[in-house]
Amino acid sequence: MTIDRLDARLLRVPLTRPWAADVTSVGVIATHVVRSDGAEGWGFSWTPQIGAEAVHALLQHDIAAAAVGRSAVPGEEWQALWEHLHEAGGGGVTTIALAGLDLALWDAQARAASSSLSALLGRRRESVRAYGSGVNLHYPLDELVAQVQRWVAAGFPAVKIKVGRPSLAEDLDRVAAVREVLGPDRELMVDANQRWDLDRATRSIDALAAYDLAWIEEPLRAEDLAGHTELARRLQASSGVPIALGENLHTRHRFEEYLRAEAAQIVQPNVVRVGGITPLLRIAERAEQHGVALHPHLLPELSGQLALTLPDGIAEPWAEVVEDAGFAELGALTVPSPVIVRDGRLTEAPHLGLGIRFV
Ligand code: SMN
Ligand code: MG
Repeated sequence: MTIDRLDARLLRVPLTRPWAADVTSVGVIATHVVRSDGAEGWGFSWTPQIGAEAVHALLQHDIAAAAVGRSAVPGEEWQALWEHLHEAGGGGVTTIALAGLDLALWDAQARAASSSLSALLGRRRESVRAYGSGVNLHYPLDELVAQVQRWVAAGFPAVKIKVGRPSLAEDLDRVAAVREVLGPDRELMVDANQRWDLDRATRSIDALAAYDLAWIEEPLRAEDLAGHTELARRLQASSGVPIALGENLHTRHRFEEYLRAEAAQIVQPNVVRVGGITPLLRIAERAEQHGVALHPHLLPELSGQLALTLPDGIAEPWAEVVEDAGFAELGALTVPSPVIVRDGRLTEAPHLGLGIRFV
């Protein structure tokens, strides 16, 4: 059974709540495969701001040309195709593009078996906890507080906000105001989106830790393994706030480096950026072996389904639900969302395959 055809089309999905002045839409590259046995699968790739056209071109040209005629069994040709693309980069647009094929092949496999993706992979839990998240560094304090109040009213047991304002005093004011809304029992995560250097991160986290942080996400540039290793050492000797990262690591090799160095206590692979479901499952195996938590980054319509299948030995995953950013909420799907988020938990709605079809 081989791949007969691969098609990709590019769409821009407008955001109802912009992520920054210049991030008002996200790029989706919808993919479609046809197998030699006639089965079809639909997947996608995704990149909010940078590279959607490049990803589309890689899929239409290099990946389609190399994939047609190869095995359509999900995962079987992943490594060979990654090696084929490698001269354009071991990770980044190449892995983001490869996800478009990988997801479509998993969709076809599950559909051909009249199964959902999670049933095909082996569902380990019926629901996972979900947290409210927002790309809100640019929100004035009153809007940030109102957003957190909406998450509390919706029943989320945890929320994540952005930090990394120009001054630490501003970050402290914002985190204090959010903790006030949350009370002592809900969890609070903060995300610096790689904005700090080592000393700024150390000072900021030591001060912000007074508000009881469940994790600090991406304190430094994702490339800076040595910096994270040192920061983790410092935090473990002071506040104990765990470091979470991974949305900007693109290969299992990079995750391996962070795991071995104990530079992150929580890993957050993005299923698209690492190249699809195939590599995400391998990263999850390694996280389990290292005793590190794995909370898949974003894309809850797919990440949430995968979270239901993650190994038992791993801490209960969190699904990340960014306000007004779900593909179904944005009107980008022709089908209802394959997942349901209610009272701070994510479950699946009945569907075949990935259950994701773009307009
Ligand atoms: C994030 C990254 C990319 C798009 C939206 C949000 C953010 C998060 O870093 O972790 O939610
Ligand atoms: Mg983040």
